[in-house]
Amino acid sequence: MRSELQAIQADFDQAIDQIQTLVDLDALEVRFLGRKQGVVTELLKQLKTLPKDEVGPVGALANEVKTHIADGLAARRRTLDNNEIAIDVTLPGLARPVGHLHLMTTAIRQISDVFARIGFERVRYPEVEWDYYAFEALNMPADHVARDEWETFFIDRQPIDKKLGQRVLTPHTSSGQIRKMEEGILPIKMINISKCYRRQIDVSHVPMFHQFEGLCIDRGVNITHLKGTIDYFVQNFFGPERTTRLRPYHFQFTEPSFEIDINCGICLGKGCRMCKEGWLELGGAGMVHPNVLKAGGIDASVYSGFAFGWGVERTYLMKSGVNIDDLRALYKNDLGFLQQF
Ligand code: FA5
Repeated sequence: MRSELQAIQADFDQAIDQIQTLVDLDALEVRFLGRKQGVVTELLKQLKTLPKDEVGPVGALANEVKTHIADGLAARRRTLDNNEIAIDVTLPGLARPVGHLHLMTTAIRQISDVFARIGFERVRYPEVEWDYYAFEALNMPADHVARDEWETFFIDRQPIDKKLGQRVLTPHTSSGQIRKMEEGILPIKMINISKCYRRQIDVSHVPMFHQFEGLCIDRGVNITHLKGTIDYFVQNFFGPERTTRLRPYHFQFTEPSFEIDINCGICLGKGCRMCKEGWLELGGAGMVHPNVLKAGGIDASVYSGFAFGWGVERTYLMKSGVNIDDLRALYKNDLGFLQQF
């Protein structure tokens, strides 16, 4: 036991020289003198197993070692205390890395804010959606060719419900139109902003993107209300000098249907090198088809409405002037890219 005590002391002398912080010093104290499993404490417990005449001298040696260790710890603590107090508290602190909102979160907030000012209520509906809400109730029967344009992700191979069909990842926010109508509260003024999914990936398409969909249904709603709402949005979102034009188009769930163009921010519609013709495409819109109103339980002879649905990514990139030539960059989680904004 004598030699063990000497080894412990040698061990301690070596360890104490390496200690540079108070935290490490505390750990060393626990290791040697800790009341539960400190090496000295453990050894002292064995004293009683020694022959009687050995207990006295070995006990004395053990106490010496213990005192030596305690003194060593105390001396080191004094040096470290002094060093730590010597820290200059007037030096500037270390800056913590601070994150910021993703570009698309900012875009969604700005879009909701503009529409909130003219009474559009922000809503969200399921992203795992029934075929019925995504297509069928939007006037696109099962084999309709128009469905092909949506390049859908299917959850079920076959329909699993007679009315609702199979589940899909919603390919557009228009699925929220019928869900909103089914709530049975009129008039409707909603802005549905949500993730959408399509089997597409290239420089201008990502498989997960966002759309914002406006729907307004009341008595006497006509195309001038659509135009007024859209102009209010573009003037507040892009700038007071911006305006829109409606270009005839086709969607199965609106009649008539339009593509909405916005005048170019550089030439304001005259035509320039950037835009060629003076106008840039924003997205689709139209007057809600009577069949859609009917599917939503609304009397089309009394009520009418307009709807529009645009991509958040493309709309925001047009505003910010951020020159991103590949939409996929938004979702690569590349901090070097995201931190620029
Ligand atoms: C629609 O999805 C219609 N539901 C829009 C609509 C709503 C029309 C209400 C009439 C009334 P479209 O498939 O064109 O339409 O998509 C609308 C916008 O979503 C596009 O202009 C584009 O900005 C965006 N978008 C579509 N697919 C992708 C994609 N894969 N990646 C990024 N943005 C996309």
